[in-house]
Amino acid sequence: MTPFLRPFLAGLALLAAPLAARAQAPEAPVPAALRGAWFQGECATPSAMLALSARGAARVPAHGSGRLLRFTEARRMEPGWTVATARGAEAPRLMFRAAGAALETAEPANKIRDDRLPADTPLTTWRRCPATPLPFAAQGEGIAFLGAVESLEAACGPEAGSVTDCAAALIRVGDVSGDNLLSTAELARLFRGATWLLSLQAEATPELAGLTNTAGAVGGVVAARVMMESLDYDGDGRLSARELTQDRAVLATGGEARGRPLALERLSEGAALLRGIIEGLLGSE
Ligand SMILES: [Ca+2]
Repeated sequence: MTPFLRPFLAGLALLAAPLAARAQAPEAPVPAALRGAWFQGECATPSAMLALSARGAARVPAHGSGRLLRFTEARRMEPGWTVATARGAEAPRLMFRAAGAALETAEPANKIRDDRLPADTPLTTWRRCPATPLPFAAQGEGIAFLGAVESLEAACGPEAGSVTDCAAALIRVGDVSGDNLLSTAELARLFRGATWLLSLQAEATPELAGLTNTAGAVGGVVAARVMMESLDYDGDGRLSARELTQDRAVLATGGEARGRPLALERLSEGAALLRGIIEGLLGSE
């Protein structure tokens, strides 16, 4: 069975089941109130940003390389901590809790046992800022994609998704203008967001992760044009759900509690990027 057919059949089976049998969305590792962007230091000159989605965290310093964590599980621990474990060979952990209007985090060393956390791990305090600090404005599309990829995983994953749900999710996360279609610019935004996520995954510098260089921005447009020309069957310059699902489930991409992180490290840049995400989402991981 092709990787595309499997989720499609699973989707049909889901539709045939009584509504009551559908699983409730599990509790997300990151509570809704803590999601979004947090900053370290003063809002005028923050030294780092921490973006939290339902199942992920992106820490981006003003200087140096960042870190992407995509959580596979989480547990609550007194007093008020959540200990989330991320995908990866060393199963890195992030502890976080609300502290008044602030957020406290700790990244414990691998050798510290779960029942001894946080031990002597230093705590970092983060604040909300009323507006995005200028040095981090270029990260916005990437942060949006951190949430978007979770929606795609939920709609397109091998256990949960169907072809139709997957295409609808891609349009939902990609459509900025509200016409329920994807334009070249909207596709380019997704490519830039995906490239940011992959840069962070590879622990690249913020300059690359923020796509502040021209090559990154142009690459997103080129990839979007290639994709548009490949799939815009009626030639109106917009991709519809019907075009996305033509012949097979083609694509997939705000925070979502369901689903599990996919193997982003298998993706490569350029036109293969979203295709890789989709194939990963559709179970060929
Ligand atoms: Ca649109």
